[in-house]
Amino acid sequence: MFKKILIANRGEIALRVMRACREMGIGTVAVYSDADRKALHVRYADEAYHIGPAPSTESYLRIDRIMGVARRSGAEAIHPGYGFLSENEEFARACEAAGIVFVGPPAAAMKLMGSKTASRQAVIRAGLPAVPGTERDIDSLEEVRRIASEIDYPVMLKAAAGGGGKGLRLVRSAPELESAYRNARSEAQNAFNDSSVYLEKYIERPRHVEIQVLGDRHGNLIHLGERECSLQRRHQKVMEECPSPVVDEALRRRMGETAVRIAKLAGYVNAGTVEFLVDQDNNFYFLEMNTRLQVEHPVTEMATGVDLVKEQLRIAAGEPLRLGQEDVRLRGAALECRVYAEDPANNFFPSPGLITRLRVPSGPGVRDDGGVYEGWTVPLDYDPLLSKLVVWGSDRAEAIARMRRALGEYEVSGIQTNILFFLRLLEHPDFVAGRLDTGLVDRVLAGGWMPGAGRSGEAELAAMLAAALDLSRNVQKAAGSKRATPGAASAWKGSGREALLSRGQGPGARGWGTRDEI
Ligand code: MV4
Repeated sequence: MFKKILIANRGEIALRVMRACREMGIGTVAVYSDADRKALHVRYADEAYHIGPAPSTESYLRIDRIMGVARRSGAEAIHPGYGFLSENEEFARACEAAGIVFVGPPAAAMKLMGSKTASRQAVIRAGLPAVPGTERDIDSLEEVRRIASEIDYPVMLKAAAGGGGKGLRLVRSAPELESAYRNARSEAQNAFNDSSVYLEKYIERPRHVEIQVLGDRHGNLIHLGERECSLQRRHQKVMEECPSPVVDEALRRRMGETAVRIAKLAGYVNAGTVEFLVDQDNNFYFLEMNTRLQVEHPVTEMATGVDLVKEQLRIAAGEPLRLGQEDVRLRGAALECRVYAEDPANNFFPSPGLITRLRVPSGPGVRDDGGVYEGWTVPLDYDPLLSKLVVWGSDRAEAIARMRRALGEYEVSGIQTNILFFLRLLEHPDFVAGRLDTGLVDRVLAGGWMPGAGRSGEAELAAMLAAALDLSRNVQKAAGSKRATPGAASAWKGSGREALLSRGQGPGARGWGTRDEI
């Protein structure tokens, strides 16, 4: 096993990898930009090296600077985390050339899966289910007209070099096609410096379900079940869960086997994720493969008991997988909320600034993968993720109740967060019933979820926590459990109450009722 690893990332994922290293007795090397001089991952690492100014292009994306630190520090391997250089083929090759182990797949697998058309082509030719559509990009308007009429509307135009929803155009009828085609191409050119677009049949109200795979360097490749990722806002996942309420054991086995065959096609090694769309008839279609550890990996860890980062490190060190497919089973239910420094009342714009008070949730079945601390100033230079709040319950109802309870304990002052939004989502009847699809978040947002006019955010929060509490009771009853839902709407009655009272707002203004009355 390695003696020292460089973590080429920042924030919560850098800390997550460092925690696995520390448990394995592996030394950790952090890199940081000007903006991260006092960041938590720098404070946690055994060694830390400055790599440049705040802009990522001058620091976390600078392959030369990261390789320079790897050389200077004597790191034997580099873990890229997610984002930044984690799916950058040039970076993987630079590690190879420098004799440093890249904790991830071979560059060739990264290259194949980095092209949406090449990966689709490989999957289609292997006779595996991909969304009906073209295998390669479309060069002319005539061609796109012809193919669109063949696969029939609605269709979706997509950037071949794309990802994250850029260059997507839903086309419901022929008259819209020309402008959609031109716009998709120009958006793809601007976003990816590659105007290639391809065409797919549009899957109505799809669910977004992904399969975690793990492959070693000895040909062993297994899957670790699915993650439900349909709750997205502007193509950003907001809340994920494992298992998916829409997947039964038979579908799980079929999707898992398909994902393993796709990974084998790519000669995949290490942790990867195969994304599928699932239609209303539970048919599933390959969408794309992510050749990195995902943000939402903790829900798989909580439901399987597998530490995916440790498995990544063991695979990178050449060890054979200790787990066989028969050893993998999902137990209970896990939920993750991505807690962001953003202001839902201001269109979820980032809300950077000094965190004047921070108290994160804990207690039974709660894990907070955080990258910030009280006194830290959230910079504007990077994704403003504060932490991933993850819970595990014996079943989905308990996981929902536990997430509500944990969110009620989460206290952040000095910046805005999206915590209120999660509380609303967790009480939506479609969510509670597991009636999920990629449009649900937009429906919740359109449904005027924000604090009502004339009531302060705190009052709304207290009212919502109370409502959530009531719903928890109902959910518990529905689940047949005799347990009364413990706790009160505001978990930190002391500080919560003082805070509310001091501002003369919220229920506190009229005096807090007893637990039952809130
Ligand atoms: C689709 C789709 C329906 N039909 N493709 C592509 C990028 C990824 N983030 C989501 N993508 C989708 N591809 C076909 N053929 C639905 C999605 C999709 C989605 C599309 C538009 C708006 C929000 C969405 C959320 C999840 C999935």
